[in-house]
This record gives sequence, C-alpha cells and structure tokens, in this order.
Amino acid sequence: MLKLYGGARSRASIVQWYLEELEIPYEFVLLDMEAGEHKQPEFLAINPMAKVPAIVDGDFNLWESGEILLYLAEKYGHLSESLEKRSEITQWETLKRLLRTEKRFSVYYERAIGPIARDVLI
Ligand SMILES: N[C@@H](CCC(=O)N[C@@H](CS)C(=O)NCC(=O)O)C(=O)O
Repeated sequence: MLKLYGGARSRASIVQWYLEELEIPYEFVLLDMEAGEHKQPEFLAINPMAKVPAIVDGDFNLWESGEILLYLAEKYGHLSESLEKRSEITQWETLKRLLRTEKRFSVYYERAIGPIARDVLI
C-alpha cells in the first residue's frame, strides 16, 4: 500500500486531499517533526532533503508535493492526454517554484491554477 509521510500541519495535507479525491488506499505515516523524526536516517533514506510530503509506492520514493500530485494523476489516469493541457500544469508548477517566496504570487496562482487543475487533473 502507498505510504504518505507528513507532519501534523504540513503540505502533506495537499497530497492527502488528492489521495482521498482519487479514492486510492494509502497509509499516512505521521512524523513528529518537532522531535526531528524527519531528520532521522530512516526518513532521510526516503527523502534526503528531510522534508515532507514524501511517498513510498512499492520500491519507488518520491518527494516534492507538486511532483507527487502529477505522479498520482498520471498513474491513476487523471492527467489529460493533451500535451498542451499538461504543459499548462507544469508551466504553473515551475512558476510556483520560482516565485514561492513572493507572497503576492500565491493569490494569482490560486486564481489561475484552480480552473486549470479542475480541467486537467480530475
Ligand atoms: N517544496 C516542498 C516543500 C516541503 C517543505 O518545506 N515541507 C515542510 C513542511 S510543510 C518541511 O518538511 N519542513 C521541515 C524542515 O524544513 O525541517 C514541497 O512542496 O513538497
């Protein structure tokens, strides 16, 4: 069963939401981040960056919330066949990474990505 690693209040909730939407069985592994469980060797073997979310799907590990969403969308057949639509998603994901530190960007991102994500991801 797919394992999702997250903290009590972390970006893992984004991935958890999507797993629930897709009705994919998963196990949520709650790390005590205040105690530094995400910096222990067992988790560093999954994500050497010591960040959540991360997933373990069989013998495959993946981290970075955006990549995990795209992986799940593609694996479970919810990614558009259209190259143009998929490129729009990665365009916004790339821009989000570049501008993550700019708070004002999040408003534009939410407005823009919402409609696209509804069309392409579900
Ligand atoms: N770009 C990463 C960011 C991951 C991230 O910063 N996660 C935080 C929790 S929301 C974390 O693990 N922080 C632990 C730390 O920095 O020590 C993603 O979107 O997955």
